[in-house]
Amino acid sequence: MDSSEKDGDLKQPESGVWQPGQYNASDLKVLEGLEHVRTRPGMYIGSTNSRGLHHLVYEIVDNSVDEALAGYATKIEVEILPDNGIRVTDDGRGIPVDIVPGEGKSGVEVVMTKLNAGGKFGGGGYSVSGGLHGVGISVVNALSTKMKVEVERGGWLWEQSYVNHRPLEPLEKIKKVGEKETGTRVTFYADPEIFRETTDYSFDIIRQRLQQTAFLNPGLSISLKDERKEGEEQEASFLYEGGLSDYVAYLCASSSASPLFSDVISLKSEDKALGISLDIALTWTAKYGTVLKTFANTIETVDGGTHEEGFKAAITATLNRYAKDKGLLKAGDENLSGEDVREGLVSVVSVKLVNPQFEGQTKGKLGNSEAKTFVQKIVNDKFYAWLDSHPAEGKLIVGKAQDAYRARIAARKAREASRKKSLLESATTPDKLKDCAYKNPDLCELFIVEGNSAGGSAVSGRDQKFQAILPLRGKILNTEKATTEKMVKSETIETLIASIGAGSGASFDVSKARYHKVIVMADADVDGAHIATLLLTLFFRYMRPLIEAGYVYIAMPPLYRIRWSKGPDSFAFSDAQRDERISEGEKSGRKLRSENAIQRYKGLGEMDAQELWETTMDPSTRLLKKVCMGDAQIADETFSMLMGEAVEPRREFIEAEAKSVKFIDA
Ligand code: 0RA
Repeated sequence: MDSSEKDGDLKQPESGVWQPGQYNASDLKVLEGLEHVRTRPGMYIGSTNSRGLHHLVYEIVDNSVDEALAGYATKIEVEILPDNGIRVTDDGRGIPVDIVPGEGKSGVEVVMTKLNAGGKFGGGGYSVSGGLHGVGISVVNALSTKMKVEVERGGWLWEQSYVNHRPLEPLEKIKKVGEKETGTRVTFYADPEIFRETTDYSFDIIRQRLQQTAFLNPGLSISLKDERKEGEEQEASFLYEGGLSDYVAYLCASSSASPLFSDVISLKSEDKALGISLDIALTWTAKYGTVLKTFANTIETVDGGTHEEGFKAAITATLNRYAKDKGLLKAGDENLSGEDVREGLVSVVSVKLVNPQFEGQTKGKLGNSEAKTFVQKIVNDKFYAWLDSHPAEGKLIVGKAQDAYRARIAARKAREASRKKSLLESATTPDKLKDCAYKNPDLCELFIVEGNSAGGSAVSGRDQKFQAILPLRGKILNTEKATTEKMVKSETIETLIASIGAGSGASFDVSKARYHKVIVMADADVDGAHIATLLLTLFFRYMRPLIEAGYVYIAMPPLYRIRWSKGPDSFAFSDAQRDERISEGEKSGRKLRSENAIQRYKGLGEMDAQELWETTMDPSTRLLKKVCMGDAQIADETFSMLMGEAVEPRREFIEAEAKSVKFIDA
């Protein structure tokens, strides 16, 4: 069509007001349909903001694209008119002008007023069209104040104007044109009552979309003209013979990513029986990111879907297979992961299928399972064949993925090395664990300390390089009848499990233990015995390999401090030892201090940081008892007895053990 005429102004209706009497029952139904579009525009165009506004343009353009897909249109012109109208012109067959049987009106009027009129014309050319786009022109009409359709077809120019969605007159024969001149021109004005936010089109948004359309329809010429500002007209035009390969080259160039090789790989296939066709273009660049655009029936699937899944799986599998076949990947090597393979990948995947299933909130995800298997099969076959015939490129692609692989392994190692640090910062150990500086578990010790004051002394008294402190509240013990299961779920025990870092129960992995000495530091009184019993029970039931490996210890704080008049103090861990130390010292000529010579420790909380270090934590002076399985077994039985239903044995135990604690006999 000749696009030089620019009569954006449409005739106003003669009567001015709509006269209900002028319409028959079928007209009323049509108006009801259009009215529904106006009350629920979101259902038809997604939204009524700027996005929805631009959607109107795409609706019209996509009809012309369908005409191009059918093999008739070769050129589409889009104009943003000075009065904010949109005009779309194509050189297709033209919308049918004849009266549609059973409708009593022209094809043009049917297309303009009936929702889902596309199907009425049945033609094979419209078999591949996307979800929203079939709805088309009538939706735009419903959401416009005025509209005009011009059709060249059968040697005549036809025309019909609409105001407020209703035709002013039947389709009108305007003038004779050449027999071979065919096409459709649609002009519309978006209704500001619907698009309350804005009716201002963005040249850039439309340009971008038209460019994408041009990439997806090789050989189709699309132009855009913005005539809104006199003297500042903008224009753009697109014609890509190379289709998706041109798209990939453009995506590389626009992200200034240099391809690893000059070819863009193109994989195409069609299965008529399945009703599916596939077009893929891809390359690899020196960059690290991935660009992957996917389309179904020329509609961008921003959330991917089955075609994308099939593509990713097949690219990864094929490259691994190729690398192995060519000896680029040695037998012992780990497979290249999907992420390794996609580093630097720039690709566009476009499928067309008869019955597209668009899923998700925004319908941006393809759901057809046959798309996955089809894409997978084609990529497996054709990508491999391409690699096979392009060994130099194949080597570059595998090399790039191997670089990514090595970077990934290095990153993982670095992460593992800093694991202790990140644990400190993590939410599972809310600043309770005071970790040590060293990372090597062979050198590291974890002191589980009962009571807050003892915990404080332990933190200040420790050697921070290799000693970590986890203070535990005595409170957890007071939970009578608590099951171990409950305790494992308690925050305190969770902290303990997280601190050791090797999990618990069936998934416990002793090789992940962050300390090879886990030291229970409890008072030598009934509460201390109680907490030690509980902890050993937990280790026995939930981290048994930790005990089997010999990583669990009990700290033995001395009961007595013996102060001499000269020289270093002595410590005794029992009454008998106290007496022995004193007589030994006196035999060798030492003298007890006159004041406070023998101090009895009542609890760890009594010791200051310095004392705690000297007596219980300093590896050169302390006494540790390694817990063996027998100890833990006893603890477990003791625990069951303590926490069980039977009250009597528990009371007896507490009374009997108030002064001595059996299982920590040195
Ligand atoms: C219905 C049937 C046919 C073509 C069209 C609609 C058609 C619609 C639009 C909208 C914009 N441009 C268009 N071009 C064509 C098929 C007509 C035939 O069989 O000849």
